[in-house]
Amino acid sequence: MRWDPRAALRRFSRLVTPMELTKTQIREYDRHTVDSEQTETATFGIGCFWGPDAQFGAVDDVIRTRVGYAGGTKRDPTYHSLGDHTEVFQVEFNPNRIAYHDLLELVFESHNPQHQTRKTQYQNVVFAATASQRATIDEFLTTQGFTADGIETRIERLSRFYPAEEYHQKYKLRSVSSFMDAFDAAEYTDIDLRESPTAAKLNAYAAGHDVAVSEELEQLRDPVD
Ligand code: MHO
Repeated sequence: MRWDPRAALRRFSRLVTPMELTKTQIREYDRHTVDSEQTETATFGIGCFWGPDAQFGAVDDVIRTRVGYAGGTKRDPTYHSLGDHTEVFQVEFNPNRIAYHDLLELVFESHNPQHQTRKTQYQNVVFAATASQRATIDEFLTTQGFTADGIETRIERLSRFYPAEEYHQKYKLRSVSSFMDAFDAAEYTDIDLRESPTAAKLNAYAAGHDVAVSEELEQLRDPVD
């Protein structure tokens, strides 16, 4: 992504006055969010997955995010043995509040569909998990004056998503030790952190994105912890 001076300034001011976070806030925020039976999942690749994990986590009504590998044939890929897979991110969103189409728009604003990276690891790819997602993709491309075959971005059916190693999940959040201390105090495992709606928002926050979460978290603060 391009250098954004306002985001850099926000990052700096957060270093000086970090948001305080307690285990109660984490647990309560996560307990009150939409559960996974009510969400829809979208999968995209637009380069190194750390950045979009944070960028899309900031979007209102995106509930959970995770990063992983998809698009190839190698079984059980790992970061250091990726085979023909690509770094991808998943967003679980509330379909009553935001449409798959809105996420597609953001994905196409965030990469150049006329250009493809040679390295499979970082290629731009849009995965359709369902026939309905595929129909939305085709319709979206048409309105943009594109066709699936006429752009460099790969448009594929999602066959399997392999979650990446835990140290890649919520990568930006992991560098903020005060946040990580709070997740430890809440007794979150690595998988809990990966699947945590609070973590998705704070990962975005840690990367300098605007997130409408601080006020909500403030209301969940328990004065005794
Ligand atoms: N150039 C980045 C890529 C990481 S991303 C998870 C780095 O190694 O720092 O592919």
